[in-house]
Amino acid sequence: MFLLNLMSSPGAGKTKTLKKTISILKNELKIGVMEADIDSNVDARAIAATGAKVILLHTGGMCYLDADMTKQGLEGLGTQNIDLVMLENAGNLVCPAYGYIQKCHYSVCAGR
Ligand SMILES: Nc1nc2c(ncn2[C@@H]2O[C@H](COP(=O)(O)OP(=O)(O)O)[C@@H](O)[C@H]2O)c(=O)[nH]1
Ligand SMILES: [Mg+2]
Repeated sequence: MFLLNLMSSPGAGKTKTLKKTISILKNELKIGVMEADIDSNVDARAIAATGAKVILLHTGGMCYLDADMTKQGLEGLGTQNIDLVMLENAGNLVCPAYGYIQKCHYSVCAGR
């Protein structure tokens, strides 16, 4: 099982990239998606419509999943029959920059 973590600012194209990737690979790989969302379920519903297995994880205000939440998501998704797990993380621009500079300095899409 391979886990791909997507993190960028809102509107950068994570969900669109996931949908396209699923449409290309769904006949070759069993795909699961973890949707980390601060509050809504819009992206999770969009991914569910592709036929991929999806689990929605509300972050409760956090900008992205921590290790424990990621573990819970993987357990909820169930990885035994999945080849590729893609995690759509929340974007760091949702949160104030001051607390996240060190964690997110590699986030090119968010301009940091
Ligand atoms: N023109 C164009 N629009 C895009 C591209 N990627 C995403 N979008 C649009 O940007 C908006 C936000 O994309 P979305 O995938 O929801 O971003 P996310 O917030 O990172 O998940 C949607 O209306 C997409 O259709 C792209 O490569 N080109
Ligand atoms: Mg999205």
